[in-house]
Amino acid sequence: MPDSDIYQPDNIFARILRDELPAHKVFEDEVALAFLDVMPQADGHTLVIPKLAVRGVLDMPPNAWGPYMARVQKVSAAVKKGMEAEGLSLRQFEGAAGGQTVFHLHFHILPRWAGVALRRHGDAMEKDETLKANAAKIRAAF
Ligand code: DGP
Repeated sequence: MPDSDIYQPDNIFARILRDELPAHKVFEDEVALAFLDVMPQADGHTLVIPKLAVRGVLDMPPNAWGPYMARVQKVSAAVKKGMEAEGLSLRQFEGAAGGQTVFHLHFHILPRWAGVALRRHGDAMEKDETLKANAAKIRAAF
């Protein structure tokens, strides 16, 4: 396996998991952590990461999917309710060529409203006060 395929413990999400960097967290248990994306493609754009140190879908142990996806589902329900969304898009980008920029497995949960287009992936930083307000709405919806 080339070095570039090895999990890097200093990636941004690993540092958020260790509380070395701040994040607007909406959910945490022994399996997963969910927090708002700082460059949201939609209001309330949330990321769910496993606590396991894995780069992407292909590195996740098969028996870890059930517990992790149960958290993705639970957080999705709270995002939809808290943001009063009409629907959701769930996305995952695998490898640099697949659009991945942070190499710790994560699913994007994107609230959707009919006729509202998504903003570009990883394009513009959101205001901290907006992230804070949306995180509060989602936390209140569990
Ligand atoms: P991906 O391309 O799937 O690896 O998406 C990474 C996402 O992470 C992207 O939408 C922007 C977001 N992001 C990048 N840096 C940070 C950060 O420091 N904090 C948070 N909360 N999100 C970040």
